[in-house]
Amino acid sequence: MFDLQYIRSQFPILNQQVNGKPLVYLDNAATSQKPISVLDSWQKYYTEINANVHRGIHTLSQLATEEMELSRRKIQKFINAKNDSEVIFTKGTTEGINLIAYSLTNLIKENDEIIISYLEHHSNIVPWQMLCERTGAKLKVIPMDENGILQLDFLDENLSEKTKIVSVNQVSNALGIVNPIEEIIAKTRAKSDAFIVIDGAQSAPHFKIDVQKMDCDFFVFSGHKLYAPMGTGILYGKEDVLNKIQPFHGGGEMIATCSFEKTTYADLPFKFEAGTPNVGGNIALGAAIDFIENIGQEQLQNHENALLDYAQKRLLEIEGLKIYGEKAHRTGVVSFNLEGVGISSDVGMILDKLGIAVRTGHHCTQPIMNFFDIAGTVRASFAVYNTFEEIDILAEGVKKAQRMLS
Ligand code: C6P
Repeated sequence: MFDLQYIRSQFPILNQQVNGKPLVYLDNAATSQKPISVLDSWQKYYTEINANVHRGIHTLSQLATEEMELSRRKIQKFINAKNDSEVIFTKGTTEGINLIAYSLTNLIKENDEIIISYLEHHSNIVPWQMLCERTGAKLKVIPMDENGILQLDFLDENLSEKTKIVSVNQVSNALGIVNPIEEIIAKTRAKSDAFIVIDGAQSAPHFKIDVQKMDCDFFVFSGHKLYAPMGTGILYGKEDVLNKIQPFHGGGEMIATCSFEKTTYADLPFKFEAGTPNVGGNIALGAAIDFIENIGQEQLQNHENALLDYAQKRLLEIEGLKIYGEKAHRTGVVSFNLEGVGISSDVGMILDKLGIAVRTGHHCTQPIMNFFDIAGTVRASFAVYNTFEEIDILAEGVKKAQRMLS
């Protein structure tokens, strides 16, 4: 049974007043709060087994290694990777995409093409621009319409043997739009040998991921948006692809042999994990996966979808409120502006006074804001612990902001 009160009781941070009002935390796309089980797991590591991994013969080092490798296997299962060696710990989505872009450098040459979409976060734009600068490759962008729906005809016209990378997000952080990645992947596979990269920062926290079924080459996400500590993240890569590409960072742990003349690299996944990892965080990421699986992904998704539907209904009752991407298939996010209120942060500041945490501004997606000719939006984003009452409080808060600002 889905027990929302019990779930909320697992998040002590929610039980507080902000500016004299009960906290209504609706900034989950930026980062989610952490349940007691995750906090306990992190604390247990530092109070009982803190040691460096894969290095020591001593007991604590072995325990720390076992716990971190157990977490890797949980993540393997969570995303249905074929092997745990395909699961690489990173510090987040940004690092994951930069790792891929750097590691692919010597497979890309002048006039090759890299395709991304209009709906990308800066993290899935800038690393590819940098790769283009290094290699002379060209960046192409799948356009979108005024509902935020990607225009896939573009792929029919632009995919070719020149296309070397296609990198898109599964869910847009700015608008919550769920992109048709199955169709994008099928079209790409039919017309090119491009590497397919999926930015799962906003999808992994909300629905079941199956990287084998998806048939992507890479899938990246951040732990901190998925109830785990900051500074954690995952890069999944197909084994044969990971074996083909260069490591991003050089250093300890990633070598098989090292001499001044020549270094050979360790096997997967360690080839991509130079230096001391965030052991406590990586172990706690495993606890976050347990937390999600104990609730059940279907229950979690049903609740979040119901919240989104209710939020859309309540907000659209407000005259002069526009939701971006309203007509698209969305999850977890509602992004809006009030007519006559040019600065989204003014709304955000009033909501904050009412204890309501939302994000305002461009959400690290300036091209989307430019498309709509706006400086930013107010974005409310949901997690499994949010309630319908919180959405009522949001709607009343937005009405108050409208009265004050117009
Ligand atoms: N979006 C948001 O408020 P990092 O910062 O590395 O954990 O994730 C980057 C990133 C990449 N792709 C998408 C789709 C994202 O949403 C994010 C992070 C946050 O929307 C912080 S800007």
